[in-house]
Amino acid sequence: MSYEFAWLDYRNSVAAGAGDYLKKIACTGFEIASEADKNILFSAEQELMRAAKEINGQQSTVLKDEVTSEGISVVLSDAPGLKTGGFKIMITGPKITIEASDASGILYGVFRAITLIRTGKTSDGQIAESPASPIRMLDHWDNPDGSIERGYSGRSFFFKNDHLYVDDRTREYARLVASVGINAVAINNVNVNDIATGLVSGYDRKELTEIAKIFGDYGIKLYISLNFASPMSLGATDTADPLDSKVAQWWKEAADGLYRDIPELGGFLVKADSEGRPGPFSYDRTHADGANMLARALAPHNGLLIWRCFVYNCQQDWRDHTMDRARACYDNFIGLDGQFDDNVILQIKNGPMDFQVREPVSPLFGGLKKTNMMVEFQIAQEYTGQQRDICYLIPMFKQVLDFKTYNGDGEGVLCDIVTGKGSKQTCGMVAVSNTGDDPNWTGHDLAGANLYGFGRLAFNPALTSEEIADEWSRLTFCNDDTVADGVTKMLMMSWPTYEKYTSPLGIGWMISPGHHYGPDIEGYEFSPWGTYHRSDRNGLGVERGKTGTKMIDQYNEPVRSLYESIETCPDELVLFFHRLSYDHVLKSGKTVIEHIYDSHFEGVQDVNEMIGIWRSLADKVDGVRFGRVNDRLDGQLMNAREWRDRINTYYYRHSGVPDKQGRKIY
Ligand code: GCV
Repeated sequence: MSYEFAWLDYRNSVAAGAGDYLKKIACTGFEIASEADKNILFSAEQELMRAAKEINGQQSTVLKDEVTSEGISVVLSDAPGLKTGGFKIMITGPKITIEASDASGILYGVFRAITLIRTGKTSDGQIAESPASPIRMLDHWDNPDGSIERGYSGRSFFFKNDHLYVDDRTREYARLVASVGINAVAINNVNVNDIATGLVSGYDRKELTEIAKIFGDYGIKLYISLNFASPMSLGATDTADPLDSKVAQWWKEAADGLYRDIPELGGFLVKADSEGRPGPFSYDRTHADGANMLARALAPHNGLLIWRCFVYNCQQDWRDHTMDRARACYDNFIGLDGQFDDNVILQIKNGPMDFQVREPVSPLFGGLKKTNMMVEFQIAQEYTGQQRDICYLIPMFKQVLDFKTYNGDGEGVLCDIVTGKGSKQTCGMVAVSNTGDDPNWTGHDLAGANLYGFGRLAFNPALTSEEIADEWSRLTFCNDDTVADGVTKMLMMSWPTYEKYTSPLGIGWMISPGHHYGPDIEGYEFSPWGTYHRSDRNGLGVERGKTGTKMIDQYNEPVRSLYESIETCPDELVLFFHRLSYDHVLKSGKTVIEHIYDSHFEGVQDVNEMIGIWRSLADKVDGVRFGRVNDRLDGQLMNAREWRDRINTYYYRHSGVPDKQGRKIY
């Protein structure tokens, strides 16, 4: 399928006079680089040439080791004070100098400089930036048959017909995500099927090597998701017990073989003992036993083993009120703190449940003290509108990063843990990717802001959500204030809007089983998945405080007390932590039932407001993209109405409380 260039379409957005900078391009110091780095430097040069050609309509040549008084000068040298990937940009009149001490810093500096030029931010001055998160990763849940688990933008561009697939789009993808600083990508689903299991032992090795090479040209390390039981599934052993020497030896040989062909491989990503996947529990071993065995196979090659903490019992009995899925991640891992090897990183979902529109932060971040950690976000909008409804997730991610863990390490916010400001430097941020082979990469055009924003945020968490939205809009649509303001307004209201018309006050779920789009209030209520709201005529919610499952005790003080008391627990999370009656008065002054009615009516109004904003931009956005977004907004309005009417009716029927304002409830 054909593809567009998203925010890298240099023909779209060009500030007045931008092309002048690109008339002269000079590169200095590139010859000292290693072979691998030379490829990254080459990508940086190519990018400048491409910008020059698309913006000026004519080719530029790259001058080597020349000092120029105007244009762009790229210098690879020992720039002090920059971390790996860091860069400095100095702008003086007609000259822009980009300086870095490593190849990826040059590449990121070049992309940044092109953005500044395109958005007209070229007044004299200096910027110095180094990436905050050492690992800035995208996880693709792509399957060998080309389907994508929780994919909402077409099919995989990594796999087709049970094989890896490499074409121009592979390079365009690498370019796109490298432009926002992504430096690690896992290409296959964490639910690894039989075919993908073979990737570790030679299946499609040629294509795998090619993908790694293309990624390498853009400073990206390739990761493979693996099946914990691979040696068994491939018929080499009769066990996958991590303490069995035959198993460990099999993994060592598999890793040696992979690194022989792909020396730049990043490592492995593993989902074990989760939702039916095999894992160490089958052998009475711990997750540290499982992770360390694999990590030791990778260690001689400096590979990393990324181990997911999404481990819970999905065969729960809904009748049993003592079990609480929200406890599981912490309970399964807290006892293992300090037992993981140095090249193991635990990948922890941002919340204790599963990427809901509103969840508290996972208490595991505040619990672990001696373990490497990454935070896992999901920009594939599984529970947040599936790229049919707009939901700009960057404000949510920022709230998570700003959460005070009180774990006694670093300055205390979650962001410190994942940016190496605490005692552990092997860390990072990862997002489940929202891409597919749709021409615009993300299905909904505005979902591109989440892909762009995640990368920008992982590189520089100090950016505001508005800054990211404004920049993305200018690069993607056009460098126009009215469009940027309108799109930013829509994006900024989209998460609160989605929250208003879906499940209330942090309780989550209520989605259609299986595909997870649209409302089904009791869809998971009597299922084994552990996601209950227990609504009845008296109220709703799962009590997770001292009189309930005690999940709140997993937080450090003072967060624990804050959540334990209904008086201090923030309204937006109060039904996550507590069971309340419909007439309970929230801090907002409204009762629970009034909040449910009001927020659902408001949610639909907000969608209408977004539609109005978008339609006001009709003559400023190109017709194709205008029409695509317009169609999706019509669908979003229908979805919002459906949620509003089902939720309001359900709670009216349960509570018997009429709406004070007499609005239509069915
Ligand atoms: C890849 C949720 C999703 C699953 C996903 C899982 C995970 O349960 O619905 O599709 O599986 O999370 O994160 O492993």
